Amino acid sequence: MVDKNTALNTGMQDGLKFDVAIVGAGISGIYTAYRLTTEGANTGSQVQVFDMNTRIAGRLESVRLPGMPTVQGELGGMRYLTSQKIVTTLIEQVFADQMEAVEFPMGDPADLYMYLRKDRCKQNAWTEAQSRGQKLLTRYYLDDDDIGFSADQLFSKVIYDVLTADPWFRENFGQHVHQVDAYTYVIELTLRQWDQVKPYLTYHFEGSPYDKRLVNDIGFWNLLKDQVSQEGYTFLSTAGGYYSNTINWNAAEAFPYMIGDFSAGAEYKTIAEGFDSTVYAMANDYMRHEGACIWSENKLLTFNRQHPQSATHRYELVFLNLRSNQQWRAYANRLVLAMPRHSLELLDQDNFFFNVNENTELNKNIRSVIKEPAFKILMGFDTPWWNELGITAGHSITDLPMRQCYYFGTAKVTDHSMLLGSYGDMETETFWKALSDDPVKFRPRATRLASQLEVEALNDVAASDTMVKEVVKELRELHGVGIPMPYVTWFKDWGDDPFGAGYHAWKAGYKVQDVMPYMRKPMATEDIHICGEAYSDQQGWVEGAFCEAEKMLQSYFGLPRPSWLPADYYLGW
Ligand code: LYS
Repeated sequence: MVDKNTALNTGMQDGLKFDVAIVGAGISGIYTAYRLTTEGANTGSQVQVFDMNTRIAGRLESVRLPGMPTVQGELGGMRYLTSQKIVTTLIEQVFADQMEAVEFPMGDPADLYMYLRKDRCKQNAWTEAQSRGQKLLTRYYLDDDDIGFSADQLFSKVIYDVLTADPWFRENFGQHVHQVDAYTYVIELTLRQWDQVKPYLTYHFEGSPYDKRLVNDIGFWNLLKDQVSQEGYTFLSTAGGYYSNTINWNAAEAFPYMIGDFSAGAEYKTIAEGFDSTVYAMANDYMRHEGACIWSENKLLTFNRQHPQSATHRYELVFLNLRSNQQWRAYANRLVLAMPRHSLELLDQDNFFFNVNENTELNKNIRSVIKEPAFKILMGFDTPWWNELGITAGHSITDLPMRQCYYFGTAKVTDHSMLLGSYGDMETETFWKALSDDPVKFRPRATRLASQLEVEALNDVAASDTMVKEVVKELRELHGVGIPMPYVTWFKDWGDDPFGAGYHAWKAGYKVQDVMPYMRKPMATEDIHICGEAYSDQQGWVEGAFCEAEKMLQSYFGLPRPSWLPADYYLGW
């Protein structure tokens, strides 16, 4: 089992000098520190990590609720795809002795609910109707030729139609797409092939406002509305579970995102001891090196080029030590900003690097991604009430502001159980924000397995009382049955500072194949690098963060490709 008590240094050392400063101790920052020391030739003292938080792992945060010590809860990232080879290999090979990869069960669509426009059905209702030769009617006024399609099927149909309408695509990649039957479209392009398609794919629909435009320059909402009407768009947006997936982001990027990488037979997995184990394992490995240090609760304010130590060190970093509220300075030659868009925007925007008048292009490219707010509410229940509905795992989906709930698990020795009561993004975040800001917290209660002391220890992170009542009300409506109150809750809004978003999405019109490498080294003359999930091509996945850090390490830190990574695995632009 991985040791999550990684030593953090909350102190400061004014005048500290070293080579590489990594700011941000999430996936990409800790991976960079791990690779530079364990596989590169750097000593720990030459590579220093900084983070303003009290803990590491960024947007991965695995927690346990009192009363169910064996059930893992995830407030942030919760799963990976086995087609994602860096994360998979690290977990299942490199650190296999420290963590156990387990299935992330998605349950049976025949048991799980879809509750849209006050209409409740099972998630297999569409395919069930199709097998009887019928079309499932919903409360959406769909175009005639879209009626009867499930959201997944309709997404594939739209993508198939747009791909095959482009003569260039048909000629070069036509053999990779097939219509199997009236509802089934198969699109089998690898991520490498998608990268050959995305910049050139053209929209060919005469009479459309978007005719002959690059799909890369069209918003996904714009495109979906054009294909399936605004009503069809609303169906796709709500039934898909994530509003973020159908916002008006880059349609070319959205295509492979919605299809998934079919070539590798992808399946969801997670880690028994919590998804954040990946970060702790790498951090502990880095910490074995002489002089290694993770400076937590230290907030980077700015960095300068002109300073007293410039003869030996290029950059002066100014930190605010949050415990003492004192500023201190450190000196480094290379700087890795392993942070998402909002965190970058919280740094001093007037220094030589961010200054918009000097560096217009960087400023523009930082804004090339949309910040997608997202939140999660974990709830502990005395019993898994969903078992009585025949549900064991997976998620139900609704257009109510709670959007999705995941049935996370039941403790082995007890019958307490955990529900990811609400997992919402985009506009739903503002619905909950007004409630989460309410100072009256939900009052947890002791159970036969969790003491009052234990449940009250979570008071700081508990959801507000009205919020819990609202979630339970929506859970009742979604499931159509009475549901007991939870005994404990844990709320996390990733839209809060410093993250500013749960995940990110490329804007339409940006040349993603240029911006991605640009961010890894925005200025030819400066050894400053930006990496992480935000500017990756697998946004909302840890693999995106890994791939950007890995390409940065190979291009600018002279590291060879890791020996443990399959030689043919494609890292993207
Ligand atoms: N990877 C995330 C999940 O599995 C979804 C991110 C959606 C981003 N638009 O829940």
